Amino acid sequence: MSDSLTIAAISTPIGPGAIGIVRVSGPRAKEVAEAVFRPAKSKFPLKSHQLVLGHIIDPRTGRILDQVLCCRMAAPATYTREDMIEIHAHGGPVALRRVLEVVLAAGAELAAPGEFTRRAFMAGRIDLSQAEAVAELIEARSRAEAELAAVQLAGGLKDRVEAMRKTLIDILAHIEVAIDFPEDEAEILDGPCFARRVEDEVLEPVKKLLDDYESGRVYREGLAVAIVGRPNVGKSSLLNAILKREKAIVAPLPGTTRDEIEAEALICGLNMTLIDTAGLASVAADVVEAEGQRRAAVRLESSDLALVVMDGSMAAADEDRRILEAAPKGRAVLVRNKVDLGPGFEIPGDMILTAGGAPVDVSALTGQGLDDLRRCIFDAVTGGAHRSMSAVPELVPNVRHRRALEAARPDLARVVDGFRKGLAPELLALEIQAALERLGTITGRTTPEDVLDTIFSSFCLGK
Ligand SMILES: Nc1nc2c(ncn2[C@@H]2O[C@H](COP(=O)(O)OP(=O)(O)O)[C@@H](O)[C@H]2O)c(=O)[nH]1
Ligand SMILES: [Mg+2]
Repeated sequence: MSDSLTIAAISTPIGPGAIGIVRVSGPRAKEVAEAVFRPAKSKFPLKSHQLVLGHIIDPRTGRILDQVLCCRMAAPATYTREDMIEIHAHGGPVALRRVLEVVLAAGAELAAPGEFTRRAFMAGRIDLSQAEAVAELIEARSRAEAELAAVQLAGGLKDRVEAMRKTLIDILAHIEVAIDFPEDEAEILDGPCFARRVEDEVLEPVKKLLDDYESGRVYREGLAVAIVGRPNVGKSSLLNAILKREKAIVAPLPGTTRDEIEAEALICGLNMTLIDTAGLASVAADVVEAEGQRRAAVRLESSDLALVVMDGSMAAADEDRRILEAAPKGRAVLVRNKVDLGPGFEIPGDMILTAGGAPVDVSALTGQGLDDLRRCIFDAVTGGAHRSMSAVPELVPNVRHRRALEAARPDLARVVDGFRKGLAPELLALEIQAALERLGTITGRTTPEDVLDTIFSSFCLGK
């Protein structure tokens, strides 16, 4: 990527909308604006950071393409720290594309996905964790995800990681002095004191972030909830009832659901993927049903939570018990469906024990008990830890950050240990440098180019 190129893209979603924005960034931004924009009253050069009314024209024909508001933003007070232009046009997809075309003809190049944000990162305006937060905020499916992304965008994670790095760099400086003045080493390097500093200021915050990852993971990653059970117990009906729409086909015949059916749902503010599966039975009618059952069994094991559905109008069968036992330990909720048909059969005590709790009584038909079920799902995936969304950790690292934190942890433990045991300063320095390197991948200081490519290429165009 050459920074001397001026890039342009449509930065709003493609589709009819009141407003659509074409964004331009780079050294030729001003020139591009002067080529395609005709202000109604103002004169060039346009004042920085002000919206100006006018028309976009095709300079080759003089034809008017749209009436727009144009904003010139002079470097460095911009997103990318380069000169930028925003053209606020009408949001029709064809109209916007025509605006983009004349902008490109005037000397801009089409931006790659995420290129504006990548330039903001390269210019040091945001760090890598903030760049990731831009994508996460845009793609947030729940309020919790949006909140976490907003904190990260504001520099929450960056500040913590930078504070850790600062401590390590400071200690490294002391070590270097000790290496230069070996006769004063004992005085410069107070081992126990530095060990405590690394523990309190780096290792503890790393552990805290890893804990928050574990407990907060459910708020940022979609969880897979499998709906399993014997044929005809009402799994598909339950999926539809939770979604409040007819997603899966429901029929009185067993073996109706053969393929897995997935749907996204917000349950108590958490984003989840519900997976309706083929009924599990000891015999399958044909090869398709058999394959459906094989997949259901795999799902049962790999899901974050299994809703084991039983038909409350019948006594529990051995098959119900086998399905429950196949569910991951501590990650199953027993659901007794069809309670509208009567008080329901008792669930045997050993099954309640296996499930780790009493069944939730519901009726997919009438909607009875569904709120209890939602609450139960929420409690099960959060381990009952967060009674309310206000208890969500303020900051939750993503998988990439977690990997870096995990990797830094043994280095840091060795530094602490080394200070206590009076390890040679040269060796301590090596360990600290390794930890700095790993922590630096979170903020992007030491992130390899190919990882950066992967992160930014997952952005949408115009971001
Ligand atoms: N009375 C009653 N019938 C239900 C309930 N849930 C499902 N059914 C019926 O049970 C049959 C099987 O339902 P379905 O959702 O296809 O079961 P699946 O095979 O487990 O997916 C259908 O005839 C549904 O109408 C319920 O809560 N109450
Ligand atoms: Mg079904």
